[in-house]
Amino acid sequence: MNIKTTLLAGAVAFAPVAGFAADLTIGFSQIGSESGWRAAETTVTKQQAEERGIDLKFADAQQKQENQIKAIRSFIAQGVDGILIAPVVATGWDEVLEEAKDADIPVVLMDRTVDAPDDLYLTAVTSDLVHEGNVAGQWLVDEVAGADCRVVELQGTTGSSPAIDRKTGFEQALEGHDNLEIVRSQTGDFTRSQGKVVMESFLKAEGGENICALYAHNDDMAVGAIQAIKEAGLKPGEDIKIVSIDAVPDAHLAIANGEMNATIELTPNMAGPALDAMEAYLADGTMPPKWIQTESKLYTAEDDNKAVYEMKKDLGY
Ligand code: GZL
Repeated sequence: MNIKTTLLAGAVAFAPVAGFAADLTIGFSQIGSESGWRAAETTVTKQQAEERGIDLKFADAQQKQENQIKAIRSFIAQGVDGILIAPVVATGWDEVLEEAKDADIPVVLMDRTVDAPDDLYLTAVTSDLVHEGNVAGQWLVDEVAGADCRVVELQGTTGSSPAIDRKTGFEQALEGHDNLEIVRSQTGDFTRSQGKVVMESFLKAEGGENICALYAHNDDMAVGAIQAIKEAGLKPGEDIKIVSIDAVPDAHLAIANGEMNATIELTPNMAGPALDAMEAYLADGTMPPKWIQTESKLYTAEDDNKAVYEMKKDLGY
């Protein structure tokens, strides 16, 4: 039992204890390790907790929502002070979030959002996922400069907020540019292996010479697709333009090598803002905004990708 629970054991209702400084116990329900970016987020979250003297209870759901819900219920039973959740999909969270609220345990969402009333969580720390799709689409519009371009799309995990919003944003950017057409769109589940398999099916169905560009919802699927494009005897980044999201080290390497064209950076440090908000709330009831937005930055061949790769390669991706 952590010291906070002991302190509050006699309290009638949850009341933040002003100036409360004792160590906290925080549960973290992580989706899994489907991508390099996810691995980096886990690394950074553990580092952030350690630096703050937080006892982090980590649960890897291996991409399954039922495992996340089980972990969250276990955190509630343990009487943790707060819960971090990276929700694998957007729906199906109301009941377990209500249970956390009934237990007076604040919840902070990380890197993805949920379709649930926002009084069920303290805040969500995410990028603007629609904007990421906008930037990717606008880059391609500018890149092809009016030429006809048949586009294939590797979507993220079906039903996840990044897959939904990144698709929306990309399509918004292509509106009014009839020279660009999305001819194939399918989930690669944010993984390299599935990205390769689905890209192989696109190449077989369309013929590589008929595909002008790939939009991947994350770099891991793009890197898998690069392998498939090479095995089809085509030059990724030249015969097929590639724009993606995350800006993991391997994406910077691929751009430096001319095998990829653009990626939009997603910070793996969602835990910093998340734990700041959680600690402030637990200390004195400070209410954060319902959305804490992280920045997005476009990288192209014009950037020094080798230098960025060197800076990122040891960050836990
Ligand atoms: C987006 C995040 C996505 C990453 C992928 O915020 O949820 O999940 O873009 C990861 O790499 O799988």
